Amino acid sequence: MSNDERTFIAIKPDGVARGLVGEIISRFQRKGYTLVGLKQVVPSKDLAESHYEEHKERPFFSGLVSFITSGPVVAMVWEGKGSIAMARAMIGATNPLASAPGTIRGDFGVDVGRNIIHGSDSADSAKREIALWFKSCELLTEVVRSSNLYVPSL
Ligand code: IDP
Repeated sequence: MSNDERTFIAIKPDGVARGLVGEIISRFQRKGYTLVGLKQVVPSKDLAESHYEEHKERPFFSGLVSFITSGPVVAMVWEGKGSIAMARAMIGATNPLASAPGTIRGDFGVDVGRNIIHGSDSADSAKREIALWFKSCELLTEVVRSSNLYVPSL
């Protein structure tokens, strides 16, 4: 399993509006993952539609796109061993009411349409979503680790 596996995580407008950004970043940091990309953006309709293109035939698609473009989203790339599957486990099930307490959705949400956070569901999705949301110059290219501590390279 590679130490440099990367996943795309986005705190949706509800999570930002509810002041959960610090709590969520803290959970990933405490787990031992490294933040290699971070920005706050109000996504364009094009970006939102591309991000959720696999759902374009679903009845909730237009509501989902309107919601995700309604305010600031905190877009992040997290790096570390097993980060894609572990982030999904830390996030919980799509429906917060089905998410175990201890997960982000299980601790902070009740509505499927306001489920706080997105995380890539596979290596292919992570690659696609990172490229969609970030330019390569916005990501740290080399992460130097020392016992899980991030030390900027000189
Ligand atoms: P995920 O975010 O847990 O990967 P997906 O099935 O990929 O879940 O759905 C993408 C997003 O679409 C969900 O996070 C949620 O915001 C929204 N969504 C999914 N199912 C429904 C629904 O039945 N009603 C409203 N929104 C939904």
